[in-house]
Amino acid sequence: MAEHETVGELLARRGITRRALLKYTAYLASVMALAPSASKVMAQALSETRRQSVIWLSFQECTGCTESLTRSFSPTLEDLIFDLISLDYHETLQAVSGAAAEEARLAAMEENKGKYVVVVDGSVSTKDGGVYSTNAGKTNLEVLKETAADALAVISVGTCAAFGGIPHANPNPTGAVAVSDIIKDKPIINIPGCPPIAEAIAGTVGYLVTFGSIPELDDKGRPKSFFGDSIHDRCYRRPFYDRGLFAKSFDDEGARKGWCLYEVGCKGPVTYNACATLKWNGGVSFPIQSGHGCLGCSEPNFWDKGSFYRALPADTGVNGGVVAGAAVAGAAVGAASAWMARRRKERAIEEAKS
Ligand code: FSX
Repeated sequence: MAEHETVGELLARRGITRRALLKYTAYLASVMALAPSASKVMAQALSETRRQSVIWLSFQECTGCTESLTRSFSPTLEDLIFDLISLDYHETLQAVSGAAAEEARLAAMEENKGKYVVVVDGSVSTKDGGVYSTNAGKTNLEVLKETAADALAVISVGTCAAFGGIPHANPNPTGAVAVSDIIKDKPIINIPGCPPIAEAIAGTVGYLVTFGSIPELDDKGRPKSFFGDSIHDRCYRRPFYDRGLFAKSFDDEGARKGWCLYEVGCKGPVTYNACATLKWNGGVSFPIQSGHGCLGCSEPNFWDKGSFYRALPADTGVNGGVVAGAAVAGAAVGAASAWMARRRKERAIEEAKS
């Protein structure tokens, strides 16, 4: 249920020190590529902010996205994210079930009308009215439309919600689509990846709660701070690419020497994500470091683009030239900009009154 205390009050009640909050905001500032000085401003803003009501909907997915977030490396950081928000509905994490769970969702919507954030993981079935994925007697399609109607913004977590993902792959038996194919009148932030990096989810939610605004997005609705560079741009094997040194198979001398995996199918040059910098499991490694090429899981239609083990076409613009486009983000980016402008205006009015 929604709570109305500030984040600062909640942290104090739990015995979490200002030092811990500053550590968190320093981390947030660093992963979002903000100036180090933003850390103190963020800590102050967070202390005074009321917890953001979040309704988390899970549709056609494998639960990898929730697993990624809840198994993030640092329990302290993970706990803090859950302290910043009032998670009013989440089918996997909530204790209640059945009618009580539905009542919790509806009550949160009513109490926080126009102010709550909807997080969606999973794609939306649309074929035959969406009957292939239902919950509590309603299709995912109905629940999404109903819940998003009075939301402040929507965050699509995972490639399924952002672009349709694996459920959308050919022959797409359920008519799976992305959230942005259904919701056209709300700001939408896409955090793709199958699954997405925990820090990208936590960082984006943290930014939204801290600043009350949407981070800068790319043309696919993804936060630029996490999706602004290709894997290739930041890959530690890049010097081998530049010198023309490629593994030709996974067991040749080049592979053993850690040369570039471009010729064995790596999709890093056309994939935008932070895997090469944030890495996984608390920065331990990422697929390319473990010897396997990038599958391109944070891009639209990654499953249907051909073999993961065939080299990209020779005419691929390696510095970001060719990225197959899915027309998902135009409306979302436009709505996000309008929302941010409205928030700025509201704040100016509030400041003028105080
Ligand atoms: Fe999809 Fe997420 Fe891949 Fe799985 O919720 S992005 S199949 S990791 O679980 O939606």
